[in-house]
Order: sequence, then structure tokens, then C-alpha cells
Amino acid sequence: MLVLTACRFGFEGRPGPFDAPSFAGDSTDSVRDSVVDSVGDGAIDGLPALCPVTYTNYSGHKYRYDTMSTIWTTAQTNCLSDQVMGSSLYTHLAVVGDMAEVGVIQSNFTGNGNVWIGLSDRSVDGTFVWVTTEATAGFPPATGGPWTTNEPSGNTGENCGYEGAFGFNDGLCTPNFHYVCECDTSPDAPANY
Ligand SMILES: [Ca+2]
Ligand SMILES: [Ca+2]
Repeated sequence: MLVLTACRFGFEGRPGPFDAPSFAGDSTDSVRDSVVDSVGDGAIDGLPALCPVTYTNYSGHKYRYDTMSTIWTTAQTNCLSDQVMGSSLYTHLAVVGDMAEVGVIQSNFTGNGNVWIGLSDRSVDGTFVWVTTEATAGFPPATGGPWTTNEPSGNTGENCGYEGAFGFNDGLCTPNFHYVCECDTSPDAPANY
């Protein structure tokens, strides 16, 4: 069943909660296309808050650490495809919203090397943004912590963010790194990347 879900998402291109057109007879898509988010928190009204069973709790955050080494875009696609159909929650590369969350990622996932996170300046060079609509109050700042010393350094050449043992860095999007997916209430924001 999980494989079938992933294939369905893939056929429609970039997966998203309000994907269109719906598959004929696909009740789950019909539900998604007709519901609203009256609270404005990104969670779809009336749907259960379900994260995939492969996501587990780390200090209040729901993550899935994947030791498959891949490029940034594939990591994000893989995280998106985890999403439970009919859930009000979303999966995506981890959005690391404050220094406490930086620490959670470091404590649990960077011991075996760098991990891709959902940060990039692929859309507007020099402006690093997250892959979802989550409001992070300007985090990370343009320079200083959580950026590693003298980062971000990449200008037009390094557009994808990863976290390592010493903090964030911007790098080429093409190395093969492990990655961390997150499940939360904020939907994917494809215009950001
Ligand atoms: Ca987060
Ligand atoms: Ca860099």
C-alpha cells in the first residue's frame, strides 16, 4: 500500500496537498481538493493528524532519518512521498526552526556525516529559505550561528543547505548525503525552491 501511494504521488509530479487534477474515483484526492484550512495553520480541517509510522519523536519533533545517500532534490522528493494520504500533516525535508532544533538534529543524526535539511537559496540566490510555509522568525540569520564559521559561502555555486557536526553549511546540491525528513503541520512551499 505504501508503494502504491508513492507511485500515485509521483505520477502527478510534485506531491502536494491540493494537487490537481484529482484521479477519477480517488476519494482521498477529492477530499483534499475540497477541504479548507479555516484556522490558517496549514492543517486541513476535519482530517486526522497522522504522521507515517516510520517517523518517530525526537524532543517533540517527528523525524525520519534516512541513511540512503542521495542528492538534495531526491531527498526532498522522498520526504514528500512519505505523506499519509488523507492526513492533515505533511512530510518534507526537516525545517530546523531554532537553535534548539539544530541541537536535536546534531544530537541524533550528524554523527555519521552531513545530513540534508530543507534549506536552500535555489529560488533567490543569497536568500536561504525553508521548503515549507513554516514561520521561523527569520531563522537562520544571514550569517552567524547556526551557520558554521564563514558560511554561507557558496554564492551562485552552492545552493543547498545541510547540517553537519558544527552547524549549517551551504553546498552544491549534488553530493550524496543522508537526510532528515520531518512531519508537521506546515505544507510544502514549492515556490521556495
Ligand atoms: Ca522542525
Ligand atoms: Ca558553503
